[in-house]
Amino acid sequence: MKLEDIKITMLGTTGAGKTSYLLGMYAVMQTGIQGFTIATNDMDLDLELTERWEKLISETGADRWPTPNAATMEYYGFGFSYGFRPLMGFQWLDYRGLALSDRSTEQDVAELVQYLMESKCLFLCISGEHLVDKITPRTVRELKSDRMNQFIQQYISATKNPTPHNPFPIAIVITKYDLCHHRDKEEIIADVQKLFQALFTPNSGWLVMICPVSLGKDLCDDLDNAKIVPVNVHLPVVFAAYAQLRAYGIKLKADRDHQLLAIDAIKQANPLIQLLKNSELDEQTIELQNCETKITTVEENMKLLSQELQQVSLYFSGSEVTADV
Ligand SMILES: Nc1nc2c(ncn2[C@@H]2O[C@H](COP(=O)(O)OP(=O)(O)O)[C@@H](O)[C@H]2O)c(=O)[nH]1
Ligand SMILES: [Mg+2]
Repeated sequence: MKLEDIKITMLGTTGAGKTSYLLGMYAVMQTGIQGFTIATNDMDLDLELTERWEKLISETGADRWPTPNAATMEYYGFGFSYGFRPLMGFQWLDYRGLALSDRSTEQDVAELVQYLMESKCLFLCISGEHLVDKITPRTVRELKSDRMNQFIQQYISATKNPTPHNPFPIAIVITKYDLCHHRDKEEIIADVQKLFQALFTPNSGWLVMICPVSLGKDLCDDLDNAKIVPVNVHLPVVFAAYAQLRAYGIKLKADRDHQLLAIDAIKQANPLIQLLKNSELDEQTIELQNCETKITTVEENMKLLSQELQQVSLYFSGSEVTADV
C-alpha cells in the first residue's frame, strides 16, 4: 500500500526555528519511531542535512546553528516508510518566512500561495520565545499569527473547503518550547487557541494538533553550549502521516459501502439478471476483499501512529479528541 505523495508547508516568521526543527526531525526519524522512518533518495540532500545536524550537536558557540536560509524557498523531498516499506512521500517547503512580514515581495507571496494551495497539511510554527508570558496584542505582531490566519482563510479554507467529512490537518508547532517551559502547559495551550480561534470552531473540519517541540530542554539557559537532545520533533510528521491515513481510511470505507450496495443490488435481482451479472458479482467481490485488506492495513498503521499521538493535544472541529483508529 502506498499513498499519494503530499506537500507540507511550514509557515513561521524568520528565526522561529523552522530549519533547526527540520534538521532535528530528520535526524530523529532516520532511526525512526515505532518502525516508521523518514529518508530521502537524494544523497546530496541526505549529506547536507546530516552534516548540518552533526555540526549542531557536536559544536559549541553560536556557529553551531544553521545559517539563515539563503533562498526564499527550499524544497525537500522525503519518504515516510513503515518497516522500510514506503508508505507516502512528503514534499517539504522550508520557507524563509518573509511572506509573513511587511517586506514580502509579490513574487515571494505568489510562490508561497501556490504551494499552500497544493498542500495537504500545514505546520504553523510559533516560537516559545513569544509565549514566555501571557499573550498580549504584541504577541500577535511578533508571531505574525494574524498574517497566518489570513493565509489559512484565503488559501486553505477557500480551496480545500474543509468539513467534518473532509478534514484538513494543521499542526501548530511551538518551537523552542524550552523557553516557555516554566509556564503551565494548559495556559500556553489556551493562549495558542486564542491566537488561532477560527481553527477551534465547531463543525469547521479543522483537525488541529498543538505540539511543543524543542532541540534541548537546557537551551533556554545556554543557547550556544547546552546539549542538544530533541524533544517531540517526530510528532508533527507522525501527525501528518496519521491525518493522511485517516483521510484515506475514510475514502476506503466509502468505497466499501458503495461496493456492498452494488453486490446487494445484484443479489436482490431476479435469477436471470443474477445469471447475467455473475461475472460482475465476482469482480465486485474481489474488489470488496481488496478494499477490506487495505482498510485493515490502514487501521494497523493508524493504531501504531496514534500511540505516539496520545501525549499531544488534538482537536477536531473545535473539540478535544484522542487519536484513535
Ligand atoms: N532555545 C532554543 N532556541 C532555538 C531552538 N531551535 C532553534 N533555536 C534558535 O533559533 C534560531 C533560529 O533558528 P532557525 O532554525 O534558523 O529559524 P528559521 O528562520 O525559522 O529557519 C537558531 O539560530 C537558534 O539560535 C530550540 O529548540 N530552543
Ligand atoms: Mg530557516
